[in-house]
Amino acid sequence: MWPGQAMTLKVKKVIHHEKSQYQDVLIFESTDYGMVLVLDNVIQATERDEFSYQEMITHLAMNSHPNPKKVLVIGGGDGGVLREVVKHECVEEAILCDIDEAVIRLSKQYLPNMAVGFDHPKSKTHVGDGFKFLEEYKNTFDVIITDSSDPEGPAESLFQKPYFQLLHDALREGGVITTQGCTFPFVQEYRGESRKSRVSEEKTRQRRRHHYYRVALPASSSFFGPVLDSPYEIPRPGLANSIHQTAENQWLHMPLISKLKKDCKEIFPVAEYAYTTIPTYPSGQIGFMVCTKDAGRNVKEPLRKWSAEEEEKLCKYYNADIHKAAFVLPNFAKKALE
Ligand code: SPD
Repeated sequence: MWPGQAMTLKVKKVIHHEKSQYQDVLIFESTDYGMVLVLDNVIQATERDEFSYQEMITHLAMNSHPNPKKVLVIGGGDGGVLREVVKHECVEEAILCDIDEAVIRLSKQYLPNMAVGFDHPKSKTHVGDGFKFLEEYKNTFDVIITDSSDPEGPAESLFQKPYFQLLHDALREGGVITTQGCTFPFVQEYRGESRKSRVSEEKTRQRRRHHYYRVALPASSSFFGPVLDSPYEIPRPGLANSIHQTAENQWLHMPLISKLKKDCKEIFPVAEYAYTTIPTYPSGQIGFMVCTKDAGRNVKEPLRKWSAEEEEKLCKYYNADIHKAAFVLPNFAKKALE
């Protein structure tokens, strides 16, 4: 998903490795980043930097709502987002729905500082398909946070446009969502088979070969912002609506983020892109879509704030200033989103 680059962490000890019903689950102890959770070969969380992602995906949404009482987390089986949600005293109920019991079980065993979220009296856990779960709820939640893995494997359906419509419909008036800033525009053709069954690496590779051309962009190309001469993959003509690509990062996926924002705006009256820094995600960054049903809401300013003392006690990354700063983009990204 990130052509020509990779992230390497030095392994001290492999703690656990299994093929769950849905994906490859690896937990290892690293020399410098503490325990690391890896799903289908992609780093999901390390003890050293997970707080950046978990705090930002959570509090950008929670503090953009005047009084979030009922909150849903789709995915997030390590428990870190749940841990952040229940820091808000106004929350009455926080439900987490993750498809893979193995992630929850192993996080409880090996990642207790994240899994602590499961122990809170307001937390409830449901193991199941987030897409199906949402179909059961209309006008129910104040905030929904989609903390998924990337869109190859069990999280695939969570990046498709119908999913965003379900999110919209499951929200109460004035509700807010955040999602990892991945894209759905290339997956509008629903692929039910892979949502339920495990997508093998070979199948994924075959699909990618079938659906993509591998191209090198000319040095003059501004299509990918400052990323020049990168080998990249573009959808083959006629197949562009049936394959997905991640769009988590301004350095790697700007055109896709731009399309994502546009498509979100077709569903939500307010849809903004924010990002955080995190060393163990590709290019040290990950983006979020923050959307609300309230056309008059400015999600770029926190509606609710903790005091400076509370902020310091509760969070290691998030504060009211960084909430605002997260929406401030460099010129190349700003231009692409305009
Ligand atoms: N490219 C990796 C994106 C991972 C996003 N989900 C992380 C789960 C942490 N709760």
